[in-house]
Amino acid sequence: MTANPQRDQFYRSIEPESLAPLWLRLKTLVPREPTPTAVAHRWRYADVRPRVLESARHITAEEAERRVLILENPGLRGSSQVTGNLFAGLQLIMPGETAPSHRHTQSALRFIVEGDGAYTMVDNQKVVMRPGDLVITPAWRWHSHGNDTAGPMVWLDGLDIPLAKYFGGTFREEAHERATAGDDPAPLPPIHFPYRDTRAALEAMRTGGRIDSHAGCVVRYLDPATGSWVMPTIATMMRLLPAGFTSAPYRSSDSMVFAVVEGRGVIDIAGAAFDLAPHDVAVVPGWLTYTIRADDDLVLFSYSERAAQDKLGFFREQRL
Ligand code: 1HN
Repeated sequence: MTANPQRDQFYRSIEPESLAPLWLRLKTLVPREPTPTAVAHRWRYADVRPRVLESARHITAEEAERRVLILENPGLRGSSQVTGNLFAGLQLIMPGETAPSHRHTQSALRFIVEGDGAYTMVDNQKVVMRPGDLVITPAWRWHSHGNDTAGPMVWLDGLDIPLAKYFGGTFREEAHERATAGDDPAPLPPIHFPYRDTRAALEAMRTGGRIDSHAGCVVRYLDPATGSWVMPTIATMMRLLPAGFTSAPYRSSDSMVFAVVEGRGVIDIAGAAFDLAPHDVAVVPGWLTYTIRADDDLVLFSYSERAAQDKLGFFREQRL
């Protein structure tokens, strides 16, 4: 270890007393900058889709409760995490299936990938889902899913599961455990953001020349009642990068999960290039510099823990 046997003896002697010297750990505990263990990664939808569909041959949505293939970051194996703070998965619901009602303290988003017209129930509100739509399940609201259509439906689930765990706020309840049937839920914030509206807002930005050099045209999903992000922990955005545009290098403290809606391009994350095609999911760990090149008009949905970082005073960004 060190060239100081008395010190080493001191360290060994205090360890059984559940004591440890901070000075050996300070620089790792409080690094100069974020040191994510998650890595940059891209899941090609062309590869993942057959696996998602295959899962329906092995289990029903009913039995699984939620038939989801977790997008697990290769740097965080076994953690069920896509980044240091968030969960991602692809959920499949086949024609005629239902996923039973439950609720949990974690906030959830669904970003619709394929299929048309399956629904999710949030408390008493039914939301019919179409590709590119964003649907929110706020914390502790009952929710179930169903598919009355003729085709499979797939969406990206984003949840703040790791954050709920760090904060000691992890609770779940299932419909059959429900105490009283008739409790009157509080009004819901906006929970459905149809793609048609989001796409039109992006197009208006492009037409108006409001194109940010580091991001392209960007809209944020906000709750009009508060003017803040629609979920307390997770920030959601949609961006359009016009064909031929390359974003200037940028980094931020939040870890980004991108889902391609339309178009093709390339994301370069700290020197590693990943091509992007519709429905691919790419992850940028916090504080890694990235650029995005659009080969066609490229539309990207994203979510990150920025909403929590903003509130806690942790958020930083750098336009390079
Ligand atoms: C969940 O409840 C859903 O309600 C999706 O669709 C994904 C991942 C982990 C834990 C709960 C859903 C989930 C989940």
